[in-house]
Amino acid sequence: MEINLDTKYINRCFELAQKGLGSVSPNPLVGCVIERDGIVLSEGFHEIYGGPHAEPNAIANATVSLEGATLYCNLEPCCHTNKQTPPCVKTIIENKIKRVVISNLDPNPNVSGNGVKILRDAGIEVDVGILEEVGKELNEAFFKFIQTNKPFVHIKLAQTLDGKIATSTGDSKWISNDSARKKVHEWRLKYDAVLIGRNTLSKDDPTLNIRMGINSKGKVPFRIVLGSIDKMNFSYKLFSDEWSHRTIVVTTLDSYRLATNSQLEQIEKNKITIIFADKQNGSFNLDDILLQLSKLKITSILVEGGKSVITSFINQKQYDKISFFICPKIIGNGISYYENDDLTLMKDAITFSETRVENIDNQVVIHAYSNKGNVCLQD
Ligand code: AOF
Ligand code: ZN
Repeated sequence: MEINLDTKYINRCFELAQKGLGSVSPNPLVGCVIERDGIVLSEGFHEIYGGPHAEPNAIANATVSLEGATLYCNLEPCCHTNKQTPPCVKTIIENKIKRVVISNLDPNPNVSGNGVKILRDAGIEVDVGILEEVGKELNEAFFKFIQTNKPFVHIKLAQTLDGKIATSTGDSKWISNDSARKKVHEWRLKYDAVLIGRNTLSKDDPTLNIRMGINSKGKVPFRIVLGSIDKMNFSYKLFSDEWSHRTIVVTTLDSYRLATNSQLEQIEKNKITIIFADKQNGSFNLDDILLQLSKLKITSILVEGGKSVITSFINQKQYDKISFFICPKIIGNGISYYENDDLTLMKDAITFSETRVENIDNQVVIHAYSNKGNVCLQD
């Protein structure tokens, strides 16, 4: 009985936590429910980066004394003081909460088990690990970023049943249907940045903002383009629309030196950020790029590029998750998303773990995690 109630209220914490999507990064998504004798006394969630955490919000929303109540929270309450908000454990203890139930320990090295210890030392019963895997997936970007200081990388691709992302002429509009594309717009709310290469930029002239009926909450993700800046046309939307200050170009110093005065003026006028990176064997050094992006507080990236970008991320093992949208169409000759002439033996195949299959309006979606060791897990 107790376990079922714990699961129910932790699930509610996950629901509440997601109300912070698009507003709390680089902080985690956290929800909180306070209950006593089967009655929910109050709820809250972490609403905005720099604002109060989920637990003080839930405590502030209560209209009765919380003495003897149980506090549910999907993340371990924080205990550190070298930060923007006061430690949640103090508020919990002051409000005479009797029991605390959490899903995940906070991998933030300033917390990582100390929050639980302080609560237990104060005589509060603490249960950890309810729906732990669900909690880990909800905050997978935060967990990876706080542990490695590198953004979580999620590649999405739409392919035909015969494994192609475009016809032989490069036509790709559309392989997936509206429902699948809407899912990607939902993800753009969740991710700090969306990344493409120069080919996609010139072929699609995309906006990479959040549309298709999704409430963007005014957010436009950082829009990252990899490629030679001197070969980029600055009339593209990413460089000229009202969010051009959210556009980041990753290029080589050599290419920047070849840029024309008019290109440089556009960069300055439209407040476009430039990041310099080296190329090895024709591919950007992604490890270095991810580190540079982390300094801009980009904790998560949705890769929406084509063959050359996807191939680089796979070959350099710089991705955490790939979502393959498999669409019920066959087009014969066409463009694949991955090419590797050196991979000749099955034993060298790129493999994945923790695959999950979903059906989105007749599109089969396989979500698969990189097999390099699951970086998004906190243990
Ligand atoms: C909680 N509840 O709702 C959240 C927590 O800079 P601050 O004060 O916002 O602290 C950020 C850190 O607090 C963040 O890195 C993570 O470890 C924790 N987030 N903790 O008890 C919450 N959002
Ligand atoms: Zn806190």
